[in-house]
Parts: sequence; C-alpha cells; structure tokens
Amino acid sequence: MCLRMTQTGLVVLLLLQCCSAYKLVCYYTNWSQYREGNAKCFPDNIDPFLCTHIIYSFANISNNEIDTLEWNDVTLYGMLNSLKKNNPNLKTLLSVGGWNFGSERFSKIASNSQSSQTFIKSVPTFLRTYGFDGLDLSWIYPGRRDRQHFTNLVKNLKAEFSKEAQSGKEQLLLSAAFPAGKVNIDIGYDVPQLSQYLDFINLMTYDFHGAWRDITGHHSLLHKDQDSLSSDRYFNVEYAVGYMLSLGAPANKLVMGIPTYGRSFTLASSMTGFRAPTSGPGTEGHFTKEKGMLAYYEICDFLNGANIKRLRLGKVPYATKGNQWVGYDDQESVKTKVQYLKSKQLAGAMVWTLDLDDIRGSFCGQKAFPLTSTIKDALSVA
Ligand SMILES: *[C@@H]1O[C@H](CO)[C@@H](O)[C@H](O)[C@H]1NC(C)=O
Ligand SMILES: CC(=O)N[C@H]1CO[C@H](CO)[C@@H](O)[C@@H]1O
Repeated sequence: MCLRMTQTGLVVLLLLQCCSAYKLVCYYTNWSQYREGNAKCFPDNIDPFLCTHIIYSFANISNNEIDTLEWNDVTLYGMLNSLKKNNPNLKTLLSVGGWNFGSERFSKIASNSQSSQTFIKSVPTFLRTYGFDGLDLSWIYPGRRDRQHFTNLVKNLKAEFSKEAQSGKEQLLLSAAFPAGKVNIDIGYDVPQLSQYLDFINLMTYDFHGAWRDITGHHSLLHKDQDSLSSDRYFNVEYAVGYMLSLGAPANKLVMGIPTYGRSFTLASSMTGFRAPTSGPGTEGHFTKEKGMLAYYEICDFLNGANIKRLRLGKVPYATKGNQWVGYDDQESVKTKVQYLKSKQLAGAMVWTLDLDDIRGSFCGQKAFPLTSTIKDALSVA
C-alpha cells in the first residue's frame, strides 16, 4: 500500500479508494480465528482498504431476534468495525444464516407474520449497536413454499431500514447471498421482486462440482469447458450470471462470486484429467481440516511438485499430485473472471472468503491476500 502511494501519488490512490465504480464484497468467517499459525485470521488482520464491503459470517437468530453466534463475536465485531477508523468508506455487513443454520428455522420465522416482525424489528438496533452498515441474508435455501415469504421478508426489511433512516441516519444496506444453481434459483427466488428491494446480490458462483460426484471437475469454471458433460451445462459462472440477468436481475446490483479455495478429489485410477474417476473427496488440508476442499494457502503448498493444467475454455487451473486432484482459482483466473464481470457491467466481485486467501502472504510467496488484492487491482484498472 505504502509503496503504491509513492508510485502513483496520493490523489490517484484516494480516487481509487473512494470512488471505484466496482464493489469488492468480501466475506469473513467467524471460525477462521481458530485455525493455527499463519492461517489464523482475526478481523484486524484485514487491510481496511482491500475491500469496499466486508461481510461478517454468521449471526444467529434466537427467540426470533438476530443474535451473536460465537462467544467472542462482540469483540470481533468491534475489531472489524474499527477498520472504518482507517477507511471511513468501508462498509460492513452482518450475514445471518448460513449452511449450519439451515433453511427450516428461516422458514418458520418468515412464514409467521408475528415472528418475522420480531426479527425485522430486532435488526436495525442490533446493527447500530455494533456499528454495522447493513444486513446480508444467507438463507440457504428457501424452498418452494418459502418463495413468497422470502420475498415478503426482504421487502419488509427494506421498508424497516428506510423507516429507520428517516431520523437522518444513513440507510442500512440490505444484500442477500444467492445460489448459482438454476434449480435452487427457480425454486425459491423471485428475482425481479427481490432485486427491487436488495441493494446488491451476492451470487455464489462456486461449488458447482464437488465430492458428491464420482468424477473430477472444477467447482467454479468461468465458461463451460469443451470436456464438460452436456448435463453440466448450467454449472459454470457464465451460465449463472446470464441466467440471473435473463430473469431480470439488474447488472448493476449483481455481484459475482469468486472463491479463494479449491475443491479436491481422491483419484480412483491412474487417470488424472478433467472428468477422471474419483473414489471420494480429497485429503483434508493441514489447516482447514475438511475433506474435499483446500484453502488457497494450502493449495500453494500442494503446488510444489504438482502437475498444473489450465482448462482452455473454463479458464481455471487444476493440479494433481499422487492420487490427489484439486480445481481452484489463482491470480490469473481471478483476473480473467474480473474482466468477464466488467464486460457484463456487473456491480463487482464477491470473495468467499478473505480468510481462505493467503492472509499474510506467508504461504504463496506473493503479497498478502494475493487473490483478493489481484481482484481489487483488476477492478480498478480502466
Ligand atoms: C442459536 O440460536 C438457537 C435458538 O435460540 C440456539 O438454540 C443456539 O444454541 C444458538 N447457537 C449458538 C451457537 O449460540
Ligand atoms: C455459522 C457457523 O458455522 N458459525 C460458526 C462460528 O464458529 C463457531 C465456532 O467454531 C462454530 O460453532 C459455528 O458453527
């Protein structure tokens, strides 16, 4: 940062920081604080100028009211929101829900007008108390019966935020995480209605492929690869973005997700290519300890002595070593993805997650947050 300031001058830097046309929305997860060594991530490890928006994941809902989840969330909220002392333009949001939270509890709240009112009323006070600028909804995922309730929830939250802002405060932001799979979008998401009330949409354009399949594949192809099965034609970033736009999501509210992790497999034979047979998820990473996925910083380590290939049309790399196979994103692929989202005039990029990037630059021999900062740089070049 300091280096760049001397190179291009303070004025240019300030212009880039404050008025960059594109959003860079970065998720931070509450469990990354428990990782070991250089994989440990607290909010004060984050450069306040890296992202335009940081979303803290996740909050709980208790007695129908938004609530903390982790014993030290309040401390971490404080750490995160004090990044704004250095960068007053930074916006922070709190994400409620997530995978572990599940859909059932959201469904219960949203389907009952009393409990959804209780929830909605609890949000502004909670966000203001801890210094957040907005709420992100991570309902994973609304079902068919939830569709109208979900739309109402979003609509009523927006109305509450707008009412609350009448006292002269800057209005709280409202975003939501959207699945990138066509089936889930079709079931629970009234895209035109939701787009009207949401300030932006975080499209989760990753996890298209994983250990639930018995062949290798990349979880975040930019385009369909020539070797993709025709049944996989929906499972790429281009299709998901195009589909959302065709349903009426405004490009200037659509934020395209880019993963800082890979999905890994254990190979079943000596075949090592795309669509090679697998016997299950890849071995767990040393730090993330979850089978079938590796953080970018773990992938950097894996790449030593690995065989690296890049999918010609998919535009993303994969690497194999022994019987392990991982499809991931690197600096080159995230740059290509940013060029793509710019060509579609989308609102910007979303990163899942900051803490799976190389936080200190200690693993990859690149700068700190190498993927996220490459995305930032690619967004800011004209
Ligand atoms: C989240 O809220 C539910 C409902 O009140 C509660 O049962 C659960 O223990 C909470 N989770 C955590 C981690 O506090
Ligand atoms: C939503 C979620 O997964 N939150 C996690 C935050 O961290 C705690 C502690 O590790 C987990 O128990 C929660 O599941």
